[in-house]
Amino acid sequence: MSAAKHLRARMTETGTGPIHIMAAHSPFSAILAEEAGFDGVWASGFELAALYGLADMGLITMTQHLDMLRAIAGRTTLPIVADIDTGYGNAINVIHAVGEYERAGASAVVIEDKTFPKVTSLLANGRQELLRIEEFQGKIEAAVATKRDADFLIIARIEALIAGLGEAEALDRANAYVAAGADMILIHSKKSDSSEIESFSRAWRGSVPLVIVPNAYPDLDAERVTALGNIRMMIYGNYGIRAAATCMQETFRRIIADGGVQNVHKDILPVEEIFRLQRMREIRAAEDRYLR
Ligand code: SPV
Ligand code: MG
Repeated sequence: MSAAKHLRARMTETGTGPIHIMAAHSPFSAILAEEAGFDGVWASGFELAALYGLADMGLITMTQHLDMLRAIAGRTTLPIVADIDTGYGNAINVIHAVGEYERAGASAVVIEDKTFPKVTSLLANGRQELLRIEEFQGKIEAAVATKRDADFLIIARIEALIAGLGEAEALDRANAYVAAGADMILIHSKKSDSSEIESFSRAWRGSVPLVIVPNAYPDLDAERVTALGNIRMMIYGNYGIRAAATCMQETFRRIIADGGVQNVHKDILPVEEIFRLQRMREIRAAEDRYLR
């Protein structure tokens, strides 16, 4: 079964909890996500921007994001959900992007209804401008018409709550995007509790399931999500880069403070573990077999 088929099948399952998608900014983080037991990886715009030391404000190009996604696809069997921000422009840019991301190995794209260049959603008082509903419907219709694999998911991301426009606007947009052919609706919120998301979920009567990114409201766990009933995907949007940064920050500071690596070496993974993740054993076996 292809990764996209598997992902779509999981989306339509009933009676099981949501699927868990971990942010990946590199093939290495995708390998760790797969080993940990996640159902898929999120090719996160925020994480890749942070990896380059940049803000998540449309500064990373499609080529940079695609190159990383291809590298991730080469190192994991998990389905990849691609964060394509606003689709890099208008509906014509979306047509180009969907073709490229499908060829690169993604199983789904998420397109958000903001203007280009977007501003990262969680920023307090960030400039959040939304597209007209009709214009974004055109982008979703273009994406649906472009995809070649029937199982490839087109996920419409609604930023109305992020922009402070309220639930009624978010529901109007969600219905319009489903009418345009979206397979799922990602409803995003930057409120520090999950009240907006739970209220939207209870009000949602549409035919497609919901996706959430519980970055700002971490208390909403899978058990509570399962009870809500219509959220099928949880994306852990910036947890990879934050976890990596936590460890690097602490380790780097200790090395400077200690004047060497004599203490920290015991507290980080031994190089043999990195060898294992690099599949060194298989490479050594190939050496024994083929190098003459
Ligand atoms: C990302 O991970 O790039 C996202 C999620 O889009 S968030 O940063 O919370 O908007
Ligand atoms: Mg993003």
